Amino acid sequence: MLRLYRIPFSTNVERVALALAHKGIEVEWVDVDPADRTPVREVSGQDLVPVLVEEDGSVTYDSTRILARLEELHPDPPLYPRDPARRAEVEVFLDWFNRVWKRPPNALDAELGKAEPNSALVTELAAELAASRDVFERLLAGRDHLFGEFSVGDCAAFPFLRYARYSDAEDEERFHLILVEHLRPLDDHPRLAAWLERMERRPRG
Ligand SMILES: N[C@@H](CCC(=O)N[C@@H](CS)C(=O)NCC(=O)O)C(=O)O
Repeated sequence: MLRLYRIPFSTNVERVALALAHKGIEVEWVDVDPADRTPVREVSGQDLVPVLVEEDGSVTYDSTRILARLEELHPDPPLYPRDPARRAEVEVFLDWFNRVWKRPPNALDAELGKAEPNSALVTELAAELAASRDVFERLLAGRDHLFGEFSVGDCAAFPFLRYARYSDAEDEERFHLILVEHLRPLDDHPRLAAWLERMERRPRG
């Protein structure tokens, strides 16, 4: 059986959990204490979750790489479009999401962790994060998921965008509180709100 290492409230773990449920893959979850990453470091040589360990001992870390590996191991039902051009479009989105969309909230997290945050920079990053809602609203015009059919694009984006509508009382992680503060409200983004509700109802592995 596949083994997956996780910590509570992890966005990147939820990406994989959504994909597992879609594919009907059962895994053995290994719950790690967020304050002690020793088991994660021992198995993968780095501290971050999720980490996937296969039956033969091969190890994959980084949620985007794990999603691609799950597709290789269990192609049906697909998580990536079968058409190569449409698959490339979704892969461009994954790269944009990971490297462009995530930058403002990560930079805000770093700035707000400083003793004296630069307030002009905070305002600029917050505005960029809030404006990103418009992209998703347009991606959802006339369709139920970001690229038409449910795909890896939805798995990758939802765990972050969900804070526009959902949050957990015990989750005090600053990164998540930043998303709550700057992605709400959704009054002007009804398609994004409906997609979040649709995605929240999906099962997790
Ligand atoms: N690029 C990695 C990032 C993984 C990552 O940042 N994981 C977070 C949980 S969502 C983590 O382990 N953070 C360390 C911590 O919270 O101490 C991925 O996509 O999996």
